[in-house]
Amino acid sequence: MDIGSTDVLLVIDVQNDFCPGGALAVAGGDLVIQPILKITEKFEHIVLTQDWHSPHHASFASAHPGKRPFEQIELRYGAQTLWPDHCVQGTKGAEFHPGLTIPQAELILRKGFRPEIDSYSAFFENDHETATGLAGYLRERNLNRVFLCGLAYDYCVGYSALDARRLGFEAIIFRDACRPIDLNGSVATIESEFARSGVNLLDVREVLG
Ligand code: VGL
Ligand code: ZN
Repeated sequence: MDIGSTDVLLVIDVQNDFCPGGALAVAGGDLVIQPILKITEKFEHIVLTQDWHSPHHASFASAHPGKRPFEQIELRYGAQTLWPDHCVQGTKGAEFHPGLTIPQAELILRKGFRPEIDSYSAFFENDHETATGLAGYLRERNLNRVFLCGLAYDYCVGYSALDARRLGFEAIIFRDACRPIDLNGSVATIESEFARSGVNLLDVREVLG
């Protein structure tokens, strides 16, 4: 597959807290870095996202007395999985993994900074109506095909891809440049949504040629 000047690579949340040793470590999270660095060579336009929570964020189990990480609760906008404290603004855990050397990235988009709303998707927060501004940015720059990679496959990567489709962008995930959290069937659930919405999966080697 050829990559061109209206394509953009979204590198989702490759941050210390999602890598081994981090607060919400994804198994093999750091293993996405080498394939990501290879594909960045093919892209003229790259956007990084950064999960960026206020302290005591509503998605943290610690903010809800008696609740534990990975339980679900109802927030104003619906069901919310509770997580260990992670990616707190200005902390080491919120920094990009030091191996993720992509100085040519054109935008760093931070999300999840509103204390009362989580944001899995890079386009909309979990209320599905508060926009991050990314759609407007991509449209103004005439970037209409979105390729995704990073962490976690079944949360932030997956929800970003689904929202991209909803907004009329093509969405293609580099499956082998992602790793899942895999919580209560989350991989099967998101993959059935991919099939319904036309999110495509690709291996890195298919663009390296
Ligand atoms: C993520 C859970 C909580 C992700 C972020 O980046 O996939 N998952 N916050
Ligand atoms: Zn988060």
